[in-house]
Amino acid sequence: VDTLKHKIQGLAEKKAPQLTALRKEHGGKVLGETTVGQCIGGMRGITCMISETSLLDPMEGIRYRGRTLQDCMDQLPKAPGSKIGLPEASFWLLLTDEIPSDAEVKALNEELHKRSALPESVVKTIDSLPKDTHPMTQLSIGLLALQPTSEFGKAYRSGTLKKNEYWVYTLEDALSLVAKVPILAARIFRNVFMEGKHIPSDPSMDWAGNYAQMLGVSDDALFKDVTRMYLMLHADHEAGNVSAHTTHLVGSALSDPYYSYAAGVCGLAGPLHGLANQECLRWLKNTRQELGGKEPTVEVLTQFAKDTLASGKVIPGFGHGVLRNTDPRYVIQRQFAQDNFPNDPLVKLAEVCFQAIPPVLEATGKVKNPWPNVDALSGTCMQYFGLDQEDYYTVIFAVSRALGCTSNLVWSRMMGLPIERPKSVTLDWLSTKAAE
Ligand code: CMX
Repeated sequence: VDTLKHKIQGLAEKKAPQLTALRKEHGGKVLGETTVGQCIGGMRGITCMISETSLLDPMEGIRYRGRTLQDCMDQLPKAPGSKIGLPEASFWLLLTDEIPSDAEVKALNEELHKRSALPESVVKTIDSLPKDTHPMTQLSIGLLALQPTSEFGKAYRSGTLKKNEYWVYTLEDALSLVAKVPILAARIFRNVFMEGKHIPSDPSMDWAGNYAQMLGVSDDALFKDVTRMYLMLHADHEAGNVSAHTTHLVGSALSDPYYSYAAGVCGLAGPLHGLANQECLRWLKNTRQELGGKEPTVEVLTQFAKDTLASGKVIPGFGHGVLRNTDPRYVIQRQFAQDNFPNDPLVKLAEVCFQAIPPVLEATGKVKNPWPNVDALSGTCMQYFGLDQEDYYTVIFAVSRALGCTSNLVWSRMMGLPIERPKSVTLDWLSTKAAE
């Protein structure tokens, strides 16, 4: 922890003059105008937040601290025998702007294991929930049940916490939350889908590999890898998406990381956000069923895609709000699937979709990005190993996004970002303004 603190502090010292200059010298500089359309339309395209951890390039996709996801796959330390950049190493990168060494990741994993035990009260709370409570509801309840353990909360209440120490306690909570979230998530999985038979945490394992073994759906070493890959690829995606923004907003009121991320998880549970991978897998499964054993061809899939559009539905797994190219998260997952299970029927179907669907979407003339997004394959990769409990998929997403959202909270407190309070107006106010 001391190394991590030291590195974060060192980076913050480098960034401090930049932040001061931006505030003092350039505070009045115009970044853009806000239109009536943006005010009604979900604030799309308004540049109005800071997130140091990642930046989205419309063509190359997300970059963690300036590194593309392929860079992260190549450069981040790996588990023995694995080719996947470890997600907990990306946590280190998001926090420090440095690729950790193998020894640093090992030490980080040891620290996470030390912090990973759930208090008995939290175990009781989770175990007492009705099994038909959605796994995302259970996760947010579990995170809130952990809130009394917040070091930030305790320090703040003590009345002696100084503003320049906020980030230290936020980091303490971020580490503990990241340490505990796979334990909590695995417990929820085993309670809901495996009759409450739990698999103990293995302190010799990496963060994501251990999560995979606690889920216990497959003994295949590749299941650990697919989990590592999923958790690395979903760790962060700027701060404007619903879960990251919610976490940031709640944190801006100095609510501690447990409160903040529990709120973010509630946003992730929405069908327009974290639930999309589930929709995509369903679409592929339905399409396969309707094919009734026929080999999928580009012609047949083109017709299926046209029919989906004609029935007024979107084709899940394609398109993006900001990206304008094939999502690199899709590219990496596709490579993994092609390398390891190219003959899986759903993988083969997804391959044909990749050829057939973009031209159909392009032909509509309105879809800004006809290319596949992250969700086009993530469910397919998970179900290959037997993780076919679709209601659980968003929980895995949440375990991963804890890395980005909590890193961002640390940096928000480090930079002393204020409470968020954008201006809202009424329709009448807008009409008057529009008529001017
Ligand atoms: N299938 C059918 N129509 C689509 C489409 C798709 N995959 N993608 C976009 N369109 C349509 C939009 O619905 C919109 O139609 P209207 O003007 O009639 O409302 C039009 O094309 C323009 O949309 P856009 O500007 O290209 O895309 P948006 O920013 O509005 O929406 C997204 C982005 C992701 C919601 C949309 O592409 C979509 O619904 N995709 C399918 C669902 C999906 O895969 N979601 C996962 C997103 C992954 C992520 O967020 O990381």
